[in-house]
Amino acid sequence: MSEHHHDHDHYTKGIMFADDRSIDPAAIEMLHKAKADNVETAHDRYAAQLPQCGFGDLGICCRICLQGPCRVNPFGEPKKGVCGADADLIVARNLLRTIVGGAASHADHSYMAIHCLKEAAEGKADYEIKGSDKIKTVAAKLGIDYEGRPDNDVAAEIADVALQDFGNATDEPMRWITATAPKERVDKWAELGVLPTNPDREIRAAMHQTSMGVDGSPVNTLLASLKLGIVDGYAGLQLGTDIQDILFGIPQPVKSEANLGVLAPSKVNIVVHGHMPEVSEKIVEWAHKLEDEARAAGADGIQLAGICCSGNEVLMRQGVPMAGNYLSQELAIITGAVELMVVDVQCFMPSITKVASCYHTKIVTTTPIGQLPDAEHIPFTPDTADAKAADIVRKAIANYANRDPQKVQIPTYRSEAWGGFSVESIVGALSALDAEQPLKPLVDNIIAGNVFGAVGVVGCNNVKVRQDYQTVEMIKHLLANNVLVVATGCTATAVAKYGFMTPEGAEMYAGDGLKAVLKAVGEAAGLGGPLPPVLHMGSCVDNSRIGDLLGALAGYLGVSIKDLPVAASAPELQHEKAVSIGTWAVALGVLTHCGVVPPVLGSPLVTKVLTDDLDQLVGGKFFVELDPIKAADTMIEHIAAKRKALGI
Ligand code: NFS
Ligand code: SF4
Repeated sequence: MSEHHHDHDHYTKGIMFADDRSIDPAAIEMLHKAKADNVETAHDRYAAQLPQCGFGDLGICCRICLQGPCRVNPFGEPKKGVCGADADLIVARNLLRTIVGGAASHADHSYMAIHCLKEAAEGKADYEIKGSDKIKTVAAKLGIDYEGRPDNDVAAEIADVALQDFGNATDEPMRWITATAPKERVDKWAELGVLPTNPDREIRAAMHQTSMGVDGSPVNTLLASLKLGIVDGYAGLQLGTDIQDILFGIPQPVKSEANLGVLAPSKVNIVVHGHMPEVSEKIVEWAHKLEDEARAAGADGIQLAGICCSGNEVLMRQGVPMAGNYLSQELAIITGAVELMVVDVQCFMPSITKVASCYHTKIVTTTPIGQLPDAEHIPFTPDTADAKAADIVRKAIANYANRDPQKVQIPTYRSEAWGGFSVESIVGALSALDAEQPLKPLVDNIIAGNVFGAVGVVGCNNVKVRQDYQTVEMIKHLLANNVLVVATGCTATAVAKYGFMTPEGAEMYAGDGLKAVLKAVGEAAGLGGPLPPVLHMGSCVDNSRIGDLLGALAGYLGVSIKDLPVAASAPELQHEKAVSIGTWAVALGVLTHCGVVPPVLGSPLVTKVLTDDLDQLVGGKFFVELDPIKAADTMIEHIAAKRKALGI
């Protein structure tokens, strides 16, 4: 890890110190530059929000109807809103609406990908279908005949099945769920009455259920939360990943880099930010095609870099380096070296145009629902993607001349980082050890205790906690205890910045048992060194890859996912999506850690259901722990208990 700065500059309003906001030296350097350049960041705006509202923090304010806002006093009166809703109901309704927000974001993301696939399959889009292998596996799981048929025909039929899920007017469950989830889980969800039918209908019903004067039962509302978490898992994550792999190919191990130092001093820097590979893949393609134009404009070429999940998508498939995670989005612009940042949907702060106005950076928005008042809007459609992407890249090139060298300061920090660990590529690496039963070497090592267990660490940065700190400390402790870690989203970028995603990371961080396994697999698979101790499995929709891996392991062992020696964690969660993904993980039967307290503590009932009762229902539950070492220890104890129950 690179060393930190030690000049504790007074930062904002006497309470914020730049050095306390992040453990990332590049971020700290840019927070100091922000101050010098008089640029406001999320950290300043957070300081201006303090103290944040205690009612909101506990989840006990309601403004669902116009008789409100109502709030419940945890220490006295009133105990009910105007309509009679108490803290339990208010908290449960707010939680369900949060999860609906997450599920809707992911389902809409998938829906856009399905449309793109459909048009591509019909030859009406600027995309050629690259994931021939994935077409076969997805067709097989959906029961679609693919032998001897052209890829495009099968892909069109897959897109139709996906669209039928969104148009399902029957009470039959979503086909994508029954085709993907282990039967034991599907049966369990059916028994609990939480098996989703049509994602759009479930989202509508949940909004209805939480409106004024409908569901007065907090427990029933919580069950709907579980259902909407499952909607996210399959209509969002699984569908999104399956379709994106068909369109853009299944990721394979690839070497890349992470942190702001990937920005190039004398190239045209283009940052892709948001979530949709339909946009970022096209920008990458056209950046390669237009390199000569960048040289003609006096630059040494074009440097691409990613922020958030758009970045993760093109890192996984194209090896494009990451500039940073969520809290580094403003900081990338503050380098003064970004010609253009292109965004699509989700996780881009409305502030980026304001930050950009202090430099020469151009911000481009690309979707009808994701616009910014001072950005240039260049709407992407599947049939105009080439023209739009070329236009955007040319705008970046033209903007290179406007860069003010006086304002440029690119931190030098960057780390090598390997990505591309799809389930297919992990199984591929393992089959170098056992071609017949690729999961056998992994399972044998779990049984032998060399790999004690596995934890999926996922999710965001959150301005309430020091950037990357909880994530890195927790993961270090897990690895030292021989727990294999897989990561996605902004967590993946967090650890990528500190060398956890390199072969050397195995030497540095893994316990002896884990290290030996990583070496054996890495060498057998011809990676020229150990597997990284933290496997980058992709963007947040790629959390479905973790679900697939858990399903495969459970299937191999003949047990339920809830019996596996595994856990999940979102140490720095921020977005509604993180809450809905976590709920899906719990529905799968996984113990799930939150490193930031969700707004539920105002209801003892809701808190108890989430952190206790759910375990009896589905075999998974949430726990909240702000101390990274204690969080890791809780997961290690949980893994030990699961091992014991399995008799290993
Ligand atoms: Ni996930 Fe990706 Fe990052 Fe959080 Fe936002 S980018 S979908 S929500 S902040 S991990
Ligand atoms: Fe108040 Fe009930 Fe209306 Fe909520 S739904 S704002 S608690 S009256």
